[in-house]
Amino acid sequence: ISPKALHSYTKYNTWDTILSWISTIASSNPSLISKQEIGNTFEGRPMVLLKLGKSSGTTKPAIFLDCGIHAREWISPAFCQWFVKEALDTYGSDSQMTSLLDQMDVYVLPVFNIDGYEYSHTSNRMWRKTRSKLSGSSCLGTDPNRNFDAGWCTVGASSNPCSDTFCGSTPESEIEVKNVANFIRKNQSSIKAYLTVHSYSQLLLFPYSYSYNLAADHSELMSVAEGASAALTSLYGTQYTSGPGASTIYLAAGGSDDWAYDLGVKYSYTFELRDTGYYGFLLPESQIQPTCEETMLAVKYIAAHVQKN
Ligand code: ING
Ligand code: ZN
Repeated sequence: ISPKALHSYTKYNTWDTILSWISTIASSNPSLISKQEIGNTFEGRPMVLLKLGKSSGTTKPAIFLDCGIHAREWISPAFCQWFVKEALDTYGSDSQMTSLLDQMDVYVLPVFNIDGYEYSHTSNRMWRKTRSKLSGSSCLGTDPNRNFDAGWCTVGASSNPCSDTFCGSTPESEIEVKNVANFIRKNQSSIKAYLTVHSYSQLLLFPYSYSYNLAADHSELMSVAEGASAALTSLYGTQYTSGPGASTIYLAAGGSDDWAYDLGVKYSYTFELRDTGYYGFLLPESQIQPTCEETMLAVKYIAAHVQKN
């Protein structure tokens, strides 16, 4: 029997380590953090969502942050864990974090595509999709970031189940996507921002990716993205590019940020963290700390803007 691996903020933790960490951290800070399950994954793992914020009698405006939509992008779940630690460690000493958590709630989904994340640890490091089975195909998995109901499967997505960008059999065919979409729909009136973390490319993207049309809030989304990128760069000089997904990276339908935006969540952003391709998805653990520290500055910049608007 091998002993359970210890959790570390500067290592790529496995799902079972993250799951124990979630329970420990939630029960050790009951006044600032609570957890809830939003459903199970295809393979039956619980999708646990953390809610950070000082409890108040009323419903507070909120930010939704998810990590690990894609299995192999390991720096992404590492960032969500870092964010939770940083929020708890700096509440009461950092004036911005204190006011953020006093006035708003931040929902954090540490790993969105848990089945895929586990598979990338045990079988195929470069796995991207979910692990759902489709009758009639021997290929497994759907790209969760092509499965949202936003121009679904029209561009930059594949209807071939064997493709890495398979859009699924229908919008929200993936239970993980359905669980997140249902939660956001249910809390639609309070959720003011949707932030999703991917890697790699060092980009801060916003709608649209399914079309070259500019979002109605394009100017504001662009100026907030540029401010957030500048904040990020200020720490270690890491360069970021900001812009709409379609013209900044590629046309791709079914993405979560486009879906959230069209639902009415104005501040909808996709982060593509370090690096620009030298290590790519295999970012060394030595870069977890600097990547997370710089990304915190960008997320806090966006949060401050959302808070005052
Ligand atoms: N990049 C994203 C992808 O899903 C993206 C880019 C963002 C597409 C937003 C659509 C919407 O392909 C990575 N690295 O996953
Ligand atoms: Zn991704």
